[in-house]
Amino acid sequence: MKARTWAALAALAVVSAGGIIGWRAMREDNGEAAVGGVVPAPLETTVGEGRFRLGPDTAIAAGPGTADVAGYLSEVLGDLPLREDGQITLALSPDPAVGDEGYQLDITSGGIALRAKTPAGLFHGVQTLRQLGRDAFGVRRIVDRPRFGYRGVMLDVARHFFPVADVKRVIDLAALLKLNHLHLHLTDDQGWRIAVSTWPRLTAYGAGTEVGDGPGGFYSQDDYREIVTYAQERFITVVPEVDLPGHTNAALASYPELTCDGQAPPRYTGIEVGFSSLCAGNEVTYRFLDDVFGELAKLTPGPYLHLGGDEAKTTNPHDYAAIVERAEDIVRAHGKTAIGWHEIADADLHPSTVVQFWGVSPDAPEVAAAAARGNRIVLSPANRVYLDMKYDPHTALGLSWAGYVPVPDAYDWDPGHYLSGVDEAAVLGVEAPLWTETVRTLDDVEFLAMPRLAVLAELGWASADHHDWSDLRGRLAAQQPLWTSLGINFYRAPEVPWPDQS
Ligand code: TNX
Repeated sequence: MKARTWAALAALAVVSAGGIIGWRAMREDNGEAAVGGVVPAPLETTVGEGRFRLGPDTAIAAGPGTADVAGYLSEVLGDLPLREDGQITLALSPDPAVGDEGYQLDITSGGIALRAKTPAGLFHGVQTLRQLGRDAFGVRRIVDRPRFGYRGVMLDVARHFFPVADVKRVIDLAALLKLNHLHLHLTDDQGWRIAVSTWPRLTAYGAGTEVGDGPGGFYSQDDYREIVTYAQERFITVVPEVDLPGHTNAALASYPELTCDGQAPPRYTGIEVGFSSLCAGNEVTYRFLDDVFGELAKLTPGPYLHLGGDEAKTTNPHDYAAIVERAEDIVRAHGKTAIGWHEIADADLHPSTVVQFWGVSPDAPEVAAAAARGNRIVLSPANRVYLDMKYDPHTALGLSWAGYVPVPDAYDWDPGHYLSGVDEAAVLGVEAPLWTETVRTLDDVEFLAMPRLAVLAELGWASADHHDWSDLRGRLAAQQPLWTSLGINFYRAPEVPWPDQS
């Protein structure tokens, strides 16, 4: 295998006689098409001449430790056989240049060699390969790694419930774009979506509603495990959220002892926010949170539990800080790292806690102060990455409180230099939330998410040097055949030159 690898590299050196050229140089030399239509943009691409074509005897050779990714690659390339002398080789090698999630991909006319330090890196390389072609792949070398370690998408399964199959589909979209976190907003005023064995009425009663008159629904713990496993197989970490102290009407309706006056409110199916609150002065509140986060911690292999913290408009500031601080302690006591929406920066946080910014202005002094105290920041500026904002006034779905977000605007910011007083080193990454007040079906989800989720992935993965809308629009357009073959209901953003509309 080693000999063949070196032969492949020699062939590549001949075709790119100018030596290893950088991505920019390559664009100048070869024009846009040479980029290969990969989103997010790889760090370095060197193109050569010729192609590798899949044929009747093409097979995959899986090196030690690569069997799972090889199986996945076989599936996405149309059931290629696995064979020791296969022309497509997968190998784990401790190459520090590509880090924990990067990979190196060498395509020559004789074969494809994909190597990475980790299976996650190989998996990301497979996503690049999927985007480069179906049965023919242009000769090139790609060396790639992400800019940020946290690249996420959030699905609100509380305002409208989405069954496990839909969540798996969102995981597949995320995987295609090299995202590595799926945040599930599991609880809100309109419904409680995760079974908690010690508080059964949360789902027996509190899950039976959603926005409008739909039936709601919830995940059993087995359903949740199935989602986690499916995500893990795609190197995606599930981040479960239990929103508190506001956004808790479904819990309060299910258990009157969680309210301050002992009166259970009716269940709620509207779309107002900020009217419900857990009761800071009740000890039972903390037993409840300990039980809920304890069960979630056991079900969740990833490091994070999200405790919400947004829009607690009826909780006074003292009570708010008290509940957030105790919830943070509870999460930590269960061995997890807390994340919360940026209002939690008003509380006295442990430096390990992650603060998720969802504002619309780069001036957020309380978030900058948290970053200065050591808290890492996940950026979800609503007027850039909220997938539930309408594209323009004609978009039938979505909201517009943060403005319209056409695709170029979603791209028009730099996560490393966005919040005043927050250095890139404090930025853990980016996440695009999809709130579902107006979103009922998987088609709705895909329409709002695509192509803006791809733009978010570009911001989270690609180097800041690659920031160039005129280039990204071409690479988004190049996704069309693949997205169409996958049946994705993407929005034909007018700013993107989709091939089927030119
Ligand atoms: C704000 S963003 C909310 C959600 C809504 C969303 C609608 C945030 C942390 N809270 O409760 O669903 O706006 O866009």
